[in-house]
Amino acid sequence: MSVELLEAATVPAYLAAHPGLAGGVDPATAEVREVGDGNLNLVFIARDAAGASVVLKQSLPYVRTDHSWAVPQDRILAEARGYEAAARTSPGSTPRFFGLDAERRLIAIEDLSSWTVWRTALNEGRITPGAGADLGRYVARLAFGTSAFGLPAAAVREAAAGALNVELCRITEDLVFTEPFTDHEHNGWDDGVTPAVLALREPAVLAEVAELKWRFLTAAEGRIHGDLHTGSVFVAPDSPVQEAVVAKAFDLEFGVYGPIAFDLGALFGNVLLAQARAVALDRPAAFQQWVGGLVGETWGAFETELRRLWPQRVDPAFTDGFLEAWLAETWRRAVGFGGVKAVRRIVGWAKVSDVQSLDLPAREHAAGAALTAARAWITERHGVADPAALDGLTGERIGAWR
Ligand code: SR1
Ligand code: MG
Repeated sequence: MSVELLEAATVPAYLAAHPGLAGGVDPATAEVREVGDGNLNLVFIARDAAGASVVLKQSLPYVRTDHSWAVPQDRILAEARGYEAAARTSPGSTPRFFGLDAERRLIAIEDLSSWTVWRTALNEGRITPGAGADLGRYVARLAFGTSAFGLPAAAVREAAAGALNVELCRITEDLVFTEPFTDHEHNGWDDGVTPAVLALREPAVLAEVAELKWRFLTAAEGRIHGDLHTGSVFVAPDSPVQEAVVAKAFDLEFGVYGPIAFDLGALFGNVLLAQARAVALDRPAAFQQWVGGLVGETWGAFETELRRLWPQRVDPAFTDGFLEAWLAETWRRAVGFGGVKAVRRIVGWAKVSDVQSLDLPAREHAAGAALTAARAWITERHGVADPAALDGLTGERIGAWR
């Protein structure tokens, strides 16, 4: 059953009736805009005469562009749990969470509209120093603090059971791991990249994609963001005052207990898209070099933070030797997840502006280069020891696309 949806005109009255969700905004003078541009939600920004503002995000019962595609509104509960977990484990890594209205399927969060969605900044060729490192630390802290590294096993099992997000996971299972690798009506691409798309349907690729899907379905290691692409990240405005945190994750509705490598892979795969765009547009060398280093920056911060937290683990059964093996396996899985995440954004439903906003022939160049590199990430990841090796492989495959 769907719930009553807000409209810009009804938000002030809603805030007046729910002062705990108003984030300090005076409803009497609030002006409201609906700014949702994603696939699944209404997003309102309410700003009062004194300049205080708040974001209300309400789940739609359907996909914004296809009302026949129903999506349960209770995903907002997963998002609320995600914000609570982030606030506990990695304060400052997400917008502040003011609260949940479970009945109306909405949350109230800090307004970061003075920040920029990272995908937009990347598309514009803007360097945002430290963004990858902030996100690597966020993933590490969330992973440690919600898994059996940081919590007793019973608490982990209870949290995992309470974090089921079946329908949103189904979207990921279909749109990320299945549809782009087969014939499906959701798919589409420019003619020139057909060879690269068909190369993704070879048995060696499908076997690796199956292994990655199996991990997504079965590895409930810790709470994950679940959709940590560059469109789910805000970066701080350029300013002389250095922000303590320059990148914050939002849009946590795909949150679930899953493989920790999945969030890293989402970042890696979307960095690959930004890199392919930068190459196709022949962006300045400094930008290309910085984007090319983002996987290493993200992984490096993740690994360093996890090692920093390791002495605080609650169960001594997890030895130092186990940590080394787990990190190595997590790296290889993240590379594989990165490959499938890049592929889905080019071949499948929910394409992204990194590639789509380009005109031909640059669009084919970026798509073909990214797909070729993504295929290598998926099939060759077991032999890719570290970010430097991945960077070499990526450069080689991107350069090979003509
Ligand atoms: C039907 S939802 C499509 C996509 O939008 C979100 O950003 C997720 O990535 C999802 O796969
Ligand atoms: Mg989203």
